[in-house]
Amino acid sequence: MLTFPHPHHRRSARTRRRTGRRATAGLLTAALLSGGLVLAPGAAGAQSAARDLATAAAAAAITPVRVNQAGYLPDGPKRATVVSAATEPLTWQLRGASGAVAAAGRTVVRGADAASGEATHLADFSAYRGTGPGYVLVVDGRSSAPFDIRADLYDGLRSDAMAFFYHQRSGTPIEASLVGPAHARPAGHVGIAPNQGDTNVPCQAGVCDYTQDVRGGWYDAGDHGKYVVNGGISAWLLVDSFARARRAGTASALGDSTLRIPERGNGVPDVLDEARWELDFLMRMQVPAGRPYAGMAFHKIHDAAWTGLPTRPELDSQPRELHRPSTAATLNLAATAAQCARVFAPYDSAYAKRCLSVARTAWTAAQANPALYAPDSDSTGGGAYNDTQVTDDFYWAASELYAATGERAYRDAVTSSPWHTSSSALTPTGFNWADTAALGRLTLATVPNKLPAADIGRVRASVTAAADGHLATMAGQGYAVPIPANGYVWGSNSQVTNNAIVMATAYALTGQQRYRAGVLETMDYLLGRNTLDLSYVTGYGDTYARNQHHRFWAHQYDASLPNPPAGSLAGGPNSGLQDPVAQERLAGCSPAACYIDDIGSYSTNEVTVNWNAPLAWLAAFAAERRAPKS
Ligand code: 9MR
Ligand code: 9MR
Repeated sequence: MLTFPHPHHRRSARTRRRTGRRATAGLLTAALLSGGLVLAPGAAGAQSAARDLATAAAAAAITPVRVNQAGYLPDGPKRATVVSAATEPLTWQLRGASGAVAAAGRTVVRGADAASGEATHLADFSAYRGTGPGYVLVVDGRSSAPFDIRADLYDGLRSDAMAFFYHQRSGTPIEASLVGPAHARPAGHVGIAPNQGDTNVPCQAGVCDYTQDVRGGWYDAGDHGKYVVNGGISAWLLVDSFARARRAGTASALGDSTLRIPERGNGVPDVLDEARWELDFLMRMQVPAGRPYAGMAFHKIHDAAWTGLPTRPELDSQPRELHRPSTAATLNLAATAAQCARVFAPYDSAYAKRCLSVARTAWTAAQANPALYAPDSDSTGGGAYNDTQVTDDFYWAASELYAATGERAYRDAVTSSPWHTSSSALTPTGFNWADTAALGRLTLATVPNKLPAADIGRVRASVTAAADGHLATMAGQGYAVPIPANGYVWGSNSQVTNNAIVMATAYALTGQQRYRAGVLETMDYLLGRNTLDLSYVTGYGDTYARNQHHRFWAHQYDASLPNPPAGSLAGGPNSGLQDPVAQERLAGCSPAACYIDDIGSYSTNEVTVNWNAPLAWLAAFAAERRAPKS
């Protein structure tokens, strides 16, 4: 029986009401002063002067005691970062909901932190084993945001982060019975006016002379584009999340009727149902037999011109166009379709066979056209997703085809690829939609295959070595973030989460607790233990991102529209300041502070499928109960 709203949504509403700690203005402006920056008056008019006052008020209210505002697991690490210039340790106190001191200790002076520009101390209360709501950490007379300590901490996020994908579905109504009235909407892009797609979509001029049915899939992000290279890594991560859990014996938590999606109750694990919605779309993007470039995948389909915010999907009146095929998109299709063949086989063998056939065709087509690159200039009406380095995508696709078939030709493509041994496959800054060699490595490290034992050992060692590198990066920072200070790029939160996936995979390979601790401390960063004292996940934590760049969840621009649903991850700090709002409001920011919860800041505050996918992966991992350490 399905009831709405589920407990988590009630909880976040309550959390919001309780938040008297700081005005919501802090969400918009926390970034500015937390690094000690002073606003230059510049072109400030009355409006921006008022904003500066709000900024000052908000910044004054930010606590220097930064915690995971959602909370901590009883058996996990429990660490906080304290901003202080004191050169001697400070006393910390953990206080329960009643105000009584539950534990106390001394901080460790950590000093200057490059990413935040702050001087920090570390408070470690991991030894505390009590549970309950409403804890605060008090240091030097300042209290942290309130937080819980409980074993079921990540259960809500496991389903909410996964539900993001249903919300983003194109080509189907988003049902109020599943998401509640505020987030429900009619189907977008099913060939009903004013939509001009996606059932019968022509190519851009000169690319093809026919139309293709490319309905379905997920909208990429705050825009309504559908991009094969980004859909590929996202679908892969969802399927991998399920495959990982199955290997760990914990897949029932991702099984049938665990998500609020239309397919619940069909006998197939819901996470696979969700991934299939995208896989079906990706396969529709394949150029049909008998056409030029048959077997390749069109790079993307999106609006001919950028629409404004807000624009509801079903009201988008722009012409939709297919953009020319690319090698990268074709290899994304090959990789994800091969993974589909492997993982869906026990649930739907006919579908698995179809996936494999698509994957083989795509692989062959990519081999015949190994250097067809999507141009970086193609960013009118949609993102470019350009990528001229595709040998990593060849490696990823070969690894998946080998894992699915065991065939010699694919094995040879794996072992002859420079990415099979290159240390660049797993880097300190992390993999992403453009750099996919790591995905091949992760598959070869975890999925039984017939590579020589020594080779598999080497592949696995490369994963644990990368994970140890991430742990070292974290240990060297004030906030235990698994990316270096120069790694705060567009979508930095996905670099962070992807590195945590490498650590979680190392945990699966070795059972070493330090890797799980690294994953959980990464969650701490995302959920409030950061220089902005802000959770990047909507609905989680005392103060959280809620104005992400989105054409439907555009409440900031139109009060009749909703905020993002709980479980939506903001892109995160981007020191490149690549949008006008970030440029105006964040100039001079320290890398980890280059973020603003404003709907206009698409380069720091958008949502996308490739950022929520690793969050969902990690939430499922973190939600699993572990036997207590002996
Ligand atoms: O809304 C678009 C967002 O999804 C993209 O990430 C971003 C960069 O490609 O572009 C956004 O669209 C803006 C466009 O680039 C410039 N005109 C204003 C658009 C909406 O803010
Ligand atoms: O995630 C993409 C990031 O790596 C690029 O630097 C950026 C600019 O090209 O584009 C990002 O992707 C956006 C895409 O182009 C359009 N949809 C929204 C994506 C996230 O902002």
